[in-house]
Amino acid sequence: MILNTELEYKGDLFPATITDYKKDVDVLYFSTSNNVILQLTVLRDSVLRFRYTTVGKFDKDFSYAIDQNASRGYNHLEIDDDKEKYIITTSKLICHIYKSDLRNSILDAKDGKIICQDELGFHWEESYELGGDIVKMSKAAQNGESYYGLGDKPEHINLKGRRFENWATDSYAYGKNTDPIYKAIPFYTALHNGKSYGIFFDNSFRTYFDFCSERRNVTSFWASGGEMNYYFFYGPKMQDVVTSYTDLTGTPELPPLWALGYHQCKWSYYPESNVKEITNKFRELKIPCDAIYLDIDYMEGFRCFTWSKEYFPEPKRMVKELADDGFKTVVIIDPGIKIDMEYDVFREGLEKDYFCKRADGPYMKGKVWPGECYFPDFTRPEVREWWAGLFKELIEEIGVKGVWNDMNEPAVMDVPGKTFPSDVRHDYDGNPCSHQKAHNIYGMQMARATYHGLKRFNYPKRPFVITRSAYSGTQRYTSTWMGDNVATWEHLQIANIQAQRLALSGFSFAGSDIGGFAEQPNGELYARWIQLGVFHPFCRTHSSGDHGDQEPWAFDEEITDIVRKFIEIRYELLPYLYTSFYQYHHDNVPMLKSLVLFDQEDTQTHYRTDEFICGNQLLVCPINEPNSKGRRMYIPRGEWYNYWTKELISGGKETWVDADLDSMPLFVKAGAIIPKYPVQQYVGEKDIDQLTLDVYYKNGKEDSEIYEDANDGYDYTKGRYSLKKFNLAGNGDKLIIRIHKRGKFLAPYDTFKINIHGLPFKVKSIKVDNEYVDLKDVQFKNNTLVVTKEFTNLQLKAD
Ligand code: MIG
Repeated sequence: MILNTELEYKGDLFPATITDYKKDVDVLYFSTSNNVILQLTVLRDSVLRFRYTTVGKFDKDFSYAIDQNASRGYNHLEIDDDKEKYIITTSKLICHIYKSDLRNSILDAKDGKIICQDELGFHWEESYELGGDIVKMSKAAQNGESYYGLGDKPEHINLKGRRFENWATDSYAYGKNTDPIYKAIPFYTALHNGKSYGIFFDNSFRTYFDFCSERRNVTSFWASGGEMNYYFFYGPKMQDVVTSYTDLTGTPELPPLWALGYHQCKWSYYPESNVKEITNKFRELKIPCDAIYLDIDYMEGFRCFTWSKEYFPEPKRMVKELADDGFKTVVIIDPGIKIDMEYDVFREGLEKDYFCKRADGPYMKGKVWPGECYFPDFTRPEVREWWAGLFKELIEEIGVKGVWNDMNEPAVMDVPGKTFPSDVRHDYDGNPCSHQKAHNIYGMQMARATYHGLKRFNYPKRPFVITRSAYSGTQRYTSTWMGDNVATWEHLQIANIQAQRLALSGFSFAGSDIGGFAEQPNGELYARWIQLGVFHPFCRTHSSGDHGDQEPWAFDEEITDIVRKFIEIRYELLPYLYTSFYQYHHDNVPMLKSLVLFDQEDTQTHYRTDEFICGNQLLVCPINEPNSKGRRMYIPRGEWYNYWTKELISGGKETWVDADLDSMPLFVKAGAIIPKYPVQQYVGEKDIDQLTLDVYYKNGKEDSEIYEDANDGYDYTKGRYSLKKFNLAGNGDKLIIRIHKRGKFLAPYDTFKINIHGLPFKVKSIKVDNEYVDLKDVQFKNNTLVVTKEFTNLQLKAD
């Protein structure tokens, strides 16, 4: 293992003088006298790719992370040189490549100030043990620089002063400083002097990041093999850095709306009568729920794609009955295929030679739940195709709506390192390699194959997949959860940080096991966790089951009522959450925003961990401690309404917020227009015959969006969606709302019910689309009114 980049080096090698320069449209090549080549691609004015070889020749360019539809193209590109350097200028950046040693500096094209600069820059060490190079990069840290990102790290939101490793690892009951855990997302953003940039080190080997931990003034990253291959994104807004990275690695299609509902899970609900007992109880207690999960015990001896005859004798009937009651069934599928000649999936995989092999030929054998297993090589296109096909019966025939991919780090029980040994071979889509290189993308390729299976057999409905392991880009195929957390207050805080961090790392569709997987929460902890969880894009209670029950009613009635209240709030907010998902899908905007991402210019936000913005306009802060009557929190700059009291408060300061157990700190940005559905027990239970708009008056302007479509299916890709942009403007005695609409979708309802909060004047006249209307005609009362959904201009005045 590599412990240090510089201090314990075994013999670092460096690029020598540049001897040759070549340009091929937007790709520049700089070659040195010792066979190093830097391939610099100008992807966009603010996005550069740096790729190095030390042997005078590049391998085939291949990455699982990059989205084929990523934007490419710049407005301006100019290349000059002077005595000491090449100078590459775009409309956003100036990049200097030094002739003497290939180091680079990147400057802001507007003010000429340094954004990011090589310290030692690219260097490498020959790996005698594994072959190839240990590739290294070091950058000079700037004054007051902060760092964010890296996927699922359960650490402080600001990564400064810490070192991390990326190696997907099954981490039962991990803790605050456990590293690495399940995912490998080698992307971070940095912030200094009010400006943000990002780096994505697209290398699937074991990678390391050091943020001023080894040396105070240096940030470095390195890998135990592969290429030094990284992307540089410039903001200066961190939001733009994050959207650029997300654009490059892709976003998911829209999920079915039910997937944004509440999900209930446990290891395990079985037999069928137990599943029904649970789902019936939800309906009886009127706690909304859209999905019920079956963990490994639904299978026959843990054989994937089978059903236990004893526990689930008639899966098709059961799944249908659940569906009739509004429950979507989600089942677990692991990568390990039981070695059993009587088991057709195994036999077929064996016959077709689809299982991973050790370097010298034997199959990769490992023990998981079913006992000894072989494992499909999901890095082969034909294996992924086969795997996708295996879902036919489960999805098309039985009616399962979602699949849960677990253990795909891959996790193995009886092998040292708890994963495949490093000699295991993978196809890597025609780039054969060892497990060193394929380990971090194995889970991703499994989820990808699963996604394609669901998409095919669930058509014309949308698929739903959830994965535990992931690499950059996995978000294109699936949602994710944070793995085996623990029922402690500390883990509630970790869940909050992980969800924010994943969103900033391009992976918004994520949530924790609400209440904790290991151990047992008390009612108070569970209630506080639900309060946080309903504001996460993925919202599911899950527990290991051997520590007691963890359903909303498992504690006492007070807790049940609180849990219902917050799940109901989530169901009311579904159109808001869905709009936020659309903005993620379409505009690459993260669904959750850490305060630093929301307002980077306010230095108060740089080390804030608990407060975050859900969507664009809800400020959420969980209660992280027992026996709380409230807490202190930071309110970001601007004006905010307390969600409960509608009291208006000015931000830019820390303040105490009351929050008894049935409440939590929750604020709405002044000027926001929040769409709401009625409470439903599951998505589609009710016909939506009116959409509620909660309007929060602002003295000034604020924009909001509402995205709608059929909530499932693919019509939205053919223009049948509706995107409404609302511009709100208030000025003391007048409030104007304008709407611009795009798309061909016709909402099922005819009217909006508009509730105006914080209106500072008494309404005397109302104009809809520039015509005065009778207050009675719009049922005006207590600052609520009903108007046609077609309106494009609404004016309320004090005279
Ligand atoms: O070795 O399928 O993280 O969510 O319930 C444990 C049983 C395997 C780990 C997952 C957890 C799941 C459990 N699994």
